[in-house]
Amino acid sequence: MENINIDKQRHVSNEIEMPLQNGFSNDFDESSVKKYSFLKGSIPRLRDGDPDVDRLISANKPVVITDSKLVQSAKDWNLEYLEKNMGNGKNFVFQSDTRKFMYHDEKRVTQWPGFRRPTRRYEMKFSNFVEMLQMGRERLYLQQTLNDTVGPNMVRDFVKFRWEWCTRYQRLCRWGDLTSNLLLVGMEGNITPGHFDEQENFFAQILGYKQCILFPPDQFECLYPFPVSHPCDRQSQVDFDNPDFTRFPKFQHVKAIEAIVGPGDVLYIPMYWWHNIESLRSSTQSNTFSHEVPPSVTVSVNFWYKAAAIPDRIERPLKANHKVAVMRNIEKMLTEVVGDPEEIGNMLKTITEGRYDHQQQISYDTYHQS
Ligand code: QVW
Ligand code: ZN
Repeated sequence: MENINIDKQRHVSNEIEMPLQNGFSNDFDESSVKKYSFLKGSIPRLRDGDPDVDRLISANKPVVITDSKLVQSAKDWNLEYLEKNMGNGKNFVFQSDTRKFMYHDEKRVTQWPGFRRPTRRYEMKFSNFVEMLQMGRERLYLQQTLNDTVGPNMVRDFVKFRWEWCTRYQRLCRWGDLTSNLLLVGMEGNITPGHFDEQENFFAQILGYKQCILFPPDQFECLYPFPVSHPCDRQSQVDFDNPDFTRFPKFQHVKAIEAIVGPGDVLYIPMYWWHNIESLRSSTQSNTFSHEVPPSVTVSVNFWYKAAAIPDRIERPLKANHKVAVMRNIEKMLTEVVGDPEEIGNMLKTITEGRYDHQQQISYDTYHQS
């Protein structure tokens, strides 16, 4: 198991606290921010009300919105407050032996012999989660849908979310229903590895900082998702920290953009956009840990919306997000009929090899000219 005891000697950067390029005073340890060679730029950071916010969201482009006050009423949601006010309901808590928390569909585990679960899922009261955090022996990540088991103070805070703000975008972009608000309470260093979701997402940061790395849907071929029937469907097979270029050669060309989100920020993660999200170390956060140097905690709440209805007419050439949808449907159909993933791979190769290749097409046309 990975040693997660935080280095007691760790020194917080001596640099003078300076507002970042984006204007928010950062409270995170700069040295905990990963520098990947595939990072090519920043996600725009705009104040709520800037007309470009509407333009970007309508165009399914990521943006960090500051000052939206979407979850201002949750500004006090630290560990102590959550422990007092989450109620006695059970929460889903994941435990990982590494820093990575890769999602997997429990229902599909038995269909893939030899599959080893990347994390273990527990159900526990919030107070037990805090106890386990304070023990400091395990890497944990609480991921719990907000529901009616939360205490009255949190119900009040939840009701006071600025619902009209997100509902306006839901209408503007013709998204479907809000499906859930997931509460995420993580430890510094926790990583949700690269994946995409089939929902629109307003990702609201409440406490601590997260490094959010996003890849556009057209990077699909560089990111090598698991087969659709695999427990890790929608997740990249590539280990970003140690990529296997022999198996995944196109990962060498992958391009991403990033943002660091902090309290009050809302990141729009468009459907089909890949994201890798890492909790950073806060340099000043104090909490209730008994350690000499307390590990910091991050708190976020996401807003997942069903996708907009598919337009009657899809313009050609297809956009990358439409292509992904079409490819997934073909893969799902084959899975239903054929089953065996290896056989699916062979059939897909048979369909394309030597047939849809431009060069082949030219030589065929030349041959048939006379
Ligand atoms: C994170 C995410 C979250 C990323 C995890 C959801 C289980 C999303 O909101 O903050 O770790 O991927 O879409
Ligand atoms: Zn996600």
